[in-house]
Amino acid sequence: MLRTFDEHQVRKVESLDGWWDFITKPERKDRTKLPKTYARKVYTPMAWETLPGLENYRGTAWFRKTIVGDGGPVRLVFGGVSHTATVFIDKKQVGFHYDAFTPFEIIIPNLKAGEHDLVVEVDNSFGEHSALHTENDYYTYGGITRPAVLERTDDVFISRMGLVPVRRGREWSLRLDLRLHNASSKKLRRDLTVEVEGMDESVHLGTFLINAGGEMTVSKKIAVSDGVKTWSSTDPNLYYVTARLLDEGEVVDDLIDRVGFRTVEVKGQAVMLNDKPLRLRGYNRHEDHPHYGCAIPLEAMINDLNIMADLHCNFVRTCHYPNDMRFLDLCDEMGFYVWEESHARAVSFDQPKFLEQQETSTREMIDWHISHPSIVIWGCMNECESATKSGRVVYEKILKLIKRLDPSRPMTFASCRHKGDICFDLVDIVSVNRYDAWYSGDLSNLKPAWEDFHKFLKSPKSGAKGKPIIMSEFGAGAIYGTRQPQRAKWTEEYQADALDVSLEYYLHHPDIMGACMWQFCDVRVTKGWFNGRPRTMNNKGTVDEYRRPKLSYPTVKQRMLEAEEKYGR
Ligand code: ADA
Repeated sequence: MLRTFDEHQVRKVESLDGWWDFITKPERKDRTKLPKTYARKVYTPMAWETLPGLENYRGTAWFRKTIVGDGGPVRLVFGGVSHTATVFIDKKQVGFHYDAFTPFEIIIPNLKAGEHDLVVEVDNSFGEHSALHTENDYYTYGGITRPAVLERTDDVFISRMGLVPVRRGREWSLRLDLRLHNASSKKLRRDLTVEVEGMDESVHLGTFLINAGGEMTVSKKIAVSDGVKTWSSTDPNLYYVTARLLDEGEVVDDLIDRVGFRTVEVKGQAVMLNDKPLRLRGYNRHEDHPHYGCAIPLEAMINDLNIMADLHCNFVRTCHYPNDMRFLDLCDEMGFYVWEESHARAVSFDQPKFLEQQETSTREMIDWHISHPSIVIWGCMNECESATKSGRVVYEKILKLIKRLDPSRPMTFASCRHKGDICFDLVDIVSVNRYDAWYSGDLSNLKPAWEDFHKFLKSPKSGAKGKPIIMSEFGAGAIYGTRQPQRAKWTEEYQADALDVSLEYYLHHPDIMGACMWQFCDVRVTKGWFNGRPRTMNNKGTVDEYRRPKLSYPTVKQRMLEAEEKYGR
């Protein structure tokens, strides 16, 4: 399912995960728009690169399965299709979505009774059509890579519910933004109620008349009873919130989500969670695994977070794209702070589709993920063009969009432009990627290089003066199993030394409130990237792609434990 909990008690939901007919373009013998025959069956969620013989396939493939209509409305929700999905029912196109990393929904107002052909055409090719998925230092897989569901809804249903906790003094309230969709051809009236777990009985939000085929957003703020338990990494208290639609007193639709009562604010150089300064420490984590590609199952996500917990992390950055909703649910449940960012890694602003695709990724990220208490920072456009006036125009546009869609969280982007960056004044938190112990110099270089750059950040002209600072990336490569007494670069010894020096410095620097290592595990990159990375992998993980710990693991654990003992989790 799409989440780690049931989103509905009334609305009927069927999983679309499981066996689908599958065929790639080279395997097809027909010339019709959609395949007449298929080559095999595959089990979704899946990345086709995990199929023997398709490890390097980049192109188009088709997934097909039979669905059953009952004459009423049907809503399909895909958690993620990598990277472009064109969806057909009985050969008629009913949906399209670009970008592997955000969910999308398709509403069929009336799916006739009987069997229907559901076909998803998936494309993971690169080119003019794709500004965000490009040759890059991570791999763009192909497939229906996250869970999908088919819902049988009432004529009117709740398609989204945004939950934002609000605090005034010791008083908590809850802001709700509910989107109601009328799939029928007539104007319909519904009552809307909301119930917060453990609070007083459900609250009647009003009676609403929704136009035929239309949508309406209901925004309300409700008080919640005293004694609410707040959410934090040490006490990740969550409350279920159930919204219901009633027709003449009968519950005809519902939507369940969860809220964690916490506020996140920037105060001077601190980021405050419920009035306590945060010190973030953890990893950049790509959704990547040799057995699953980016279609990582829940158990493997839990395993990754258990490893991070063992390393005394309290923070994870979803480099460089929105993550699977189940991963965010786990962070809510296990108490990890999350920096989630819209999809972009050092891509060109001049690409014709860039702005449209970046705005969509940003909108969808916030639209689908706003309720997760674990997300404490919104990010965007990692290492893009923040050193030119034209680039600044784009940063201004996207950062303003983030602030407008959700003013309740601080925002940032990870810069690699160093003293050339002219966008630090646009963000709430200044985040910098530095590899002073890897790409430029050696271990002795790290501290002087930072002190020199820090002097610039403290100058008024930088736009960064007086703001919180996150060291959003730092680290060193190590090929798993490569060990040498001389501790040269690429050995596990060198990586352990580099992370030791970096963590000892960044975790305790008075002006750095976040230290985010690059990166959690080794990940696949596109062929030829960076003049051909060893093994066509980015090898800076503390664990390798199979999550086998490298020599740096105990070093990281010790340094992170020291920080946890000093600053708390
Ligand atoms: C950059 C980039 C990361 C990764 C890293 C590296 O900072 O943001 O995605 O490519 O460099 O390993 O070089």
